[in-house]
Amino acid sequence: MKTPLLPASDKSGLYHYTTYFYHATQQYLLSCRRYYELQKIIRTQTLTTFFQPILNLQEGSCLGYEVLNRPPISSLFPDTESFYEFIGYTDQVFAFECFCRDLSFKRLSAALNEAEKPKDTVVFVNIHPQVLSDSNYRSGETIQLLARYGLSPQQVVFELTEKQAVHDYVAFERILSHYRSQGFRIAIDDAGSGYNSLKAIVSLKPEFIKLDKSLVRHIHLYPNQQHVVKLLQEFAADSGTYIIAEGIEEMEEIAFLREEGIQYGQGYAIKKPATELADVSLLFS
Ligand SMILES: [Ca+2]
Repeated sequence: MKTPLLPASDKSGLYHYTTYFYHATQQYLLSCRRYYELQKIIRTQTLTTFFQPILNLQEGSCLGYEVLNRPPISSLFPDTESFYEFIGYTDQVFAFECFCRDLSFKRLSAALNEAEKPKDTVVFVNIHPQVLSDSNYRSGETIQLLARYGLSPQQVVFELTEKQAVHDYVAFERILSHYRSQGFRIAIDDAGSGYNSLKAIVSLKPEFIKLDKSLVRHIHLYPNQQHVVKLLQEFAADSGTYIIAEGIEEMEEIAFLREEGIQYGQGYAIKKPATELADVSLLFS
């Protein structure tokens, strides 16, 4: 009788190891292809820049626009979320954020000219706290960049999301004071979607609080969401901050938010993001 090369149990171990090795290799190759694609997108500037208007819900006028940069959809990045999630795992966060900032101002300047809008139109730019903390960024580099495009710090609001954690709020508040002294303003994005956003609101004293869409969706139907929004609205009124409700998709939501005295809103029910600076106004009866 022949002796088997490996006991049965070892054969199974070898099979599992081979399967694991195969999948790990596939994952690694996918990451390499995505990384290469990311660098290609930066090099060729193939992000598309969209502008979504923010409406004054009380007066029906346009406050300004949020700038949104979206990648080309491909099998490597089937949606915008997977693209930004991947960047978070790479060493390219800082390089990409700087690239996005430059691209946003360049495209905004072109869009303002195209739409014949006032040069001082307010613009909301998503930015990573790490970028604001960087010494090059602080030493006037952003102001020089803005000046190149005929823009000014007074029209720029930096949106900080709680997903990009700030660890030392005291130190970061000092950094923000520096930007404020130059004329920039701050918004806390996705407010109410987690503990950190509340901490950021209290510690960083933003000029704008952007209510997360999970609080806004169907707000006219859900008392729990209404309570949270009322609390934030009271806090905003006491601290001289304005609230922007994000992700508004229904006219009933607009009606409720107006009734509550929420100043600003953004979402598909008002206007979808577009590559041009669309006019927006709502007539309230
Ligand atoms: Ca945002």
